[in-house]
Amino acid sequence: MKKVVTIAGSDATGGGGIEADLKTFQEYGVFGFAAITSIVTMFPESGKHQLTPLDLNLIDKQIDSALAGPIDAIKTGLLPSREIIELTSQKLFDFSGPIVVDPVIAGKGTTDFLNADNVTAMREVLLPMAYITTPNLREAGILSGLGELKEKSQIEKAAKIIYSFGAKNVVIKGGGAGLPFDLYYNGEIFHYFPHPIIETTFNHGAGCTFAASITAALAKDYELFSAIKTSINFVQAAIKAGIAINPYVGHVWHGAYNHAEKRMEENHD
Ligand code: PXL
Repeated sequence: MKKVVTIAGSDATGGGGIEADLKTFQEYGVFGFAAITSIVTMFPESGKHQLTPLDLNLIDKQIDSALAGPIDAIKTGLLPSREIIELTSQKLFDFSGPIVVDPVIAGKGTTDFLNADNVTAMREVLLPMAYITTPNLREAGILSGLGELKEKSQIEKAAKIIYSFGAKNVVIKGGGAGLPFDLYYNGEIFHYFPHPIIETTFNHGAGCTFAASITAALAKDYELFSAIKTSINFVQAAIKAGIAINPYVGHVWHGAYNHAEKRMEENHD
């Protein structure tokens, strides 16, 4: 069985973060491990989110626990301080398998998770280790320093800049910003992966799910383009099956691609 680690935040409402990652890993039939960097909670009275980083020493011990045996692929998500980004980078230094960096800077319904100093650390110490990185449009604008990205030419320029930080493959996700494509770049070619835009607000967790899906697919030795295409379809299915969770947010359903909600009905005693 393939083994996959996520180093990310916990989203207590269950849509994004390690919750999304582990649910997605399960759908691929890979064994999921998690090192939690921080916890994102939501005030039920207002829907506002709050981010609480965990103690660096505790994160260190979790990563050591997760990496105690052989691992096939690693995903990073919310790493909310320079110290946490640097620790993660040090811990992954000797890992030779694929590292998927979801550069979580901007979350839906939250203020930005990362300040400028953290963005610099992301560029300097984590992106150089990334086999693939998956910023959304806003994150690509922040990481590249180009700001708001509107035209395709600007998005391509951002991909080139992010590639120049050392990520071997870059996918800029357009969907969250209403663009019907994801742009791929590997230093040589641009490739546009088209996808429909689904009109819904129940899409919290889509970004984490996309990167987790790529991580699991790479662990299972899918070709990179197959991993990306499958992950686009995995997330499209998850968004189509999105559900209202509370008065403020609706989440993607991570089990939609495989109809996981029906799985036990066919098999239980
Ligand atoms: O979607 C970005 C994200 C990543 N990680 C955690 C989150 C969120 C958004 O809320 O809570 C833990």
